[in-house]
Amino acid sequence: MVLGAGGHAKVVIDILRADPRVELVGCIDRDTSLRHAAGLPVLGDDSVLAGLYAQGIRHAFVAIGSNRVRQRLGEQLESLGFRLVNAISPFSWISDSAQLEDGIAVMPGAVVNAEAKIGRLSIINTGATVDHECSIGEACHIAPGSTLSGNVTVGSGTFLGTGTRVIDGMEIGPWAMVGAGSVVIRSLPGHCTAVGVPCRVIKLRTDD
Ligand code: JB2
Repeated sequence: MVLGAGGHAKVVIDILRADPRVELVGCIDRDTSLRHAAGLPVLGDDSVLAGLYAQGIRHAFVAIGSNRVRQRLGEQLESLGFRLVNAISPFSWISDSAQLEDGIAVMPGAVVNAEAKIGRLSIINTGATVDHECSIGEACHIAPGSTLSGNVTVGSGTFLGTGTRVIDGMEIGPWAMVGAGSVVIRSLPGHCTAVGVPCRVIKLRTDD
């Protein structure tokens, strides 16, 4: 079962279909006017989750791009007893020594190199590279084409926009938002919005 029936869900469904261990039953979406996503039926909104568990569905994947929503739904699913599975593209590269938690998407062309750690519910999107000994927290989104050199630490909930580049050893705090194309050559605090080449903090958010 896949939570979400939007664009991200379509990519995730393609990946899960390539996994012979997975039998997809349908999507769950807040928007009940949606009927299908990538050929899978939309079974209802979050109110049907407990009933699906009672019917014997045990595994779920949260395929929603918002880091906050994905984290909240992941917690909700686990409290109902569901196990969060991973959606790992067969066209990604993941080192045997990398550590992946649950509920993670690794999209085609992505690379996770030696001893990197990826926290639960995070997205390593299309063509993004996470180099040796990086540590990515929970519910992060490393957007397409981003490049993280070795030993980068990214706190939970952080979003690195498309094509972000980060030099080795940088620390980026939790719930940071880094604009597309930024080049991070200095560490960034949590809850900041930062953009540019070189990347600079333009806002420290107090609302999250
Ligand atoms: O609480 C919820 C909820 N909130 C939003 N529960 C459930 N079950 N579904 C929820 N949704 C649904 O997530 C929305 O009704 C919507 O159908 C879906 C989000 O779809 P959307 O196409 O708006 O975005 P996305 O999350 O699939 O994709 C975003 O993130 C991706 C990583 C976009 O920014 C993409 O461009 C990006 N590639």
